Amino acid sequence: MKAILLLLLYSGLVSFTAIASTSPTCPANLAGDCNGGSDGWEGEFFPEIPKIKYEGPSSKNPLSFKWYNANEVILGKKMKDWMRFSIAFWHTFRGTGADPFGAPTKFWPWEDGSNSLAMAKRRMRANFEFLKKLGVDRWCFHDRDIAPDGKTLAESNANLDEVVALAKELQGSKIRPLWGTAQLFLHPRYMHGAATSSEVGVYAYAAAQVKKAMEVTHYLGGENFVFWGGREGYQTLLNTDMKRELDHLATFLQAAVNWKKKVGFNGTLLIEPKPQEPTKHQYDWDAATAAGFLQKYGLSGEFKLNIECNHATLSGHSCHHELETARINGLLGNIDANTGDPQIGWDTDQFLTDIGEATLIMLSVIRNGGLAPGGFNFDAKLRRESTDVEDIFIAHISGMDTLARGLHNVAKLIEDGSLAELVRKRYQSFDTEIGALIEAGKADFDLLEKKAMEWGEPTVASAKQELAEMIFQSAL
Ligand code: XLS
Ligand code: NI
Ligand code: NI
Repeated sequence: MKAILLLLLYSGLVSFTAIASTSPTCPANLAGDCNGGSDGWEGEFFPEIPKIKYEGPSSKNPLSFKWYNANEVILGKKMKDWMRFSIAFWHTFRGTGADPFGAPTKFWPWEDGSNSLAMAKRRMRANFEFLKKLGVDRWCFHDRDIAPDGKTLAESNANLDEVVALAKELQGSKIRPLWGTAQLFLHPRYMHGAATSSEVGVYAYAAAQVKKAMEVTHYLGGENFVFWGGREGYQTLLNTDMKRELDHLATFLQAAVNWKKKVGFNGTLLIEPKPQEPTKHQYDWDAATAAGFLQKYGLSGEFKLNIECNHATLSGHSCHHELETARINGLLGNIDANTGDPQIGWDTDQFLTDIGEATLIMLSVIRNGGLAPGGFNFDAKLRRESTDVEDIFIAHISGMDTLARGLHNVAKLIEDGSLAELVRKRYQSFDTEIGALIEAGKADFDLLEKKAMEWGEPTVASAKQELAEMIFQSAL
């Protein structure tokens, strides 16, 4: 027995060394021998990282899933179909760790620090290796994250076409953009806004950028297109014609709807609310504000919302509140999965690791029947101090596992049924003849006054908040 084991071990070693000597690791490292400096790079960007597998909750391996088991069926659907995870190109491949007080801290081995076209293509290859190793089939991008700005709009478009052609090839048959978007906030021309700029030339430029970004998203088989109005807002109302700016935003979005139909793009258009940062006041403040705006301008049937958890807390709401507001208005289209920090007052875009929070999020997702054709986009970045290549994987694995735990917990809550029962009981006084009349809008004040006189002082039951919290907690 021992001899056989030894033999197996020995032959294993032999074949391992054979593989190692015939196919030397060819890391996509700028300093490495394999680097031809060309954009046609085919080496490995993450040679130390294997394909990430599900190993179950008892695994201690940081490069494995403990809870996210893509093909496991929960509540009638595979986990991967509930989640529809996506990675955010801008954080994962353009995030440098720089902050307003400090220089970049991340120097990935494949980066030459330039914004060249060759570098853009190299990064795109890294993106797809990352997606495949992580087992994620979706990615999100801004036009200017993936390809450099040119000297003219035509040159920028040509750069974008070149990188997009490579992305299309690398996507293969499985990977698609969850969404694309136009970056309408970084360039100085957008300092007064894009669709809400005081300059008509900027409005036109932004329109041209959205037109092109929507075309390439469509070409890549993208399922949604996002509008985050980072600079659509104001710094002071003293110099701002708010009505005119909002009217312009609406005409811009209507033109985007028309363009979408013209090019035959069937994806969902999504507005991503955020209350402030970088402006003092952003027009798409929160889900309710965006819903009201869409309704006022007759755009309701054309847009849904992309709710970002960190934006929710910046607007003074919980993520759950924003998700439920979107959901009950038929507007929940996508989630930018991240979280803020209770002590830092800005958009820290951290990976979500709070299981209670993840459970609340999944409650909304399940009530919504899922998010498709939207999904969960990890609009989240590594901390400035996290500088190892493996940290990129660990962060995403942890975020995916956290949401998977949320899904398991919701399944437990639904199976248990007592939380739903508590809510049902709370409103049961409306499950009566008079309640039905009220809910049908058929109870006028005369009738209600008559009832109030007849019934006398109403009895008012306990809200059972602590019990609701206890039930919720027991599922975590
Ligand atoms: C910034 C936003 C941005 C959008 C895409 O706060 O979250 O990243 O998701 O433009
Ligand atoms: Ni976002
Ligand atoms: Ni954000």
